[in-house]
Amino acid sequence: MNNKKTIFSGIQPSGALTLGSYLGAIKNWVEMSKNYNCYYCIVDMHAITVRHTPAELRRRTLEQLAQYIACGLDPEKNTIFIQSHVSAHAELCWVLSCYAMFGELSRMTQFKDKSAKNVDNINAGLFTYPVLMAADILLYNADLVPVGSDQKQHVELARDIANRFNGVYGDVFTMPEPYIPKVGARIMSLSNPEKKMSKSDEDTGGCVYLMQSPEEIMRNFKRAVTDSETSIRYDAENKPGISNLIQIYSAVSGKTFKEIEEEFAGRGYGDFKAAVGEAVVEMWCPIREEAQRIMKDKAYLEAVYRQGAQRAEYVAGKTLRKVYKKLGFVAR
Ligand code: AQP
Repeated sequence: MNNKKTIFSGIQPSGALTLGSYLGAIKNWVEMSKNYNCYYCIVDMHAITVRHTPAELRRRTLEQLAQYIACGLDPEKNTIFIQSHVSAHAELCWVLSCYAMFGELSRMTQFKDKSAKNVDNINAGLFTYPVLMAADILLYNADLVPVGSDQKQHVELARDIANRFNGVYGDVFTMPEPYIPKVGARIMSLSNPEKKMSKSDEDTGGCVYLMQSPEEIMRNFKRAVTDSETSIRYDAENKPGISNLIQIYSAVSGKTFKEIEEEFAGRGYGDFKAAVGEAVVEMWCPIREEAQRIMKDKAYLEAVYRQGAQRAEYVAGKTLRKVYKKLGFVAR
């Protein structure tokens, strides 16, 4: 074992990966994989809290795996796996649900948002989603959890649950910290910059997807909602559309907001939208081609997820056995 700190993070295959998934999560995962022990998961069990099509879930799970690898996550150096392949996630989730409070789960913003969107299917899984996420994180003794700002509340809840459990049984769980990128933590929809860019959004014009063609990406950027002014400056409150584009351009190019404002001083919104679109296309072109190539190699993908599950299971199993022992369950 090395002295590196551990990271856990996951994305649910509830839709095609977007610029939000990439800038809020995957781009940082790639950076962090150089210095940490990383567990990167495809959290398929989280994806069934809303009604889904089984064949699509299966296809998306494998596509997401290919995309993780194409984005630069090396399956030899990182543990990349599918959540439902490691049964400890569901088992620890049950234990932790006995240490999670109804009141705190009711306060989760994502639960409120998702139940408002799915009024005819407010199931218990939607409510206990953050408990499963706590199990995901705590099974691997993660020190850091790289997430977009929308998931910060869930990581904080995982800490509260871990703290409560440790308070009764001693130091069982490592206390995880959220790691939120400075730029790209909350990418907004291009068609409604008041709303987060989400892969399950029905308004696909507001999203930019990793696997879209350059033409489609450019079209969505060109249609991005802005404002009636003409100046390109960052002001999230009064100019959410332009500020979102500045944030995207900054995350992609590494330039500061000030540098971007200077670069585009006196130029029109049309020019700026095209420049942001081109930067995204350029960043993603090689990734898209590589993902398409990997997707065709089913045997390779199978070998990757099998190896990932085996490695993950080893660590998760150890944590689960410790938890069961502390709880007083008779060992098998
Ligand atoms: N728009 C975003 N900006 C920044 N980060 C984002 N993330 C998602 N959208 C944005 C980050 O990506 C990771 C994976 O998220 P997830 O798929 O597990 O859940 P989510 O946050 O619910 O993502 P979506 O796209 O909104 O999915 P649906 O539509 O299914 O609910 C997380 O780290 C998240 O912060």
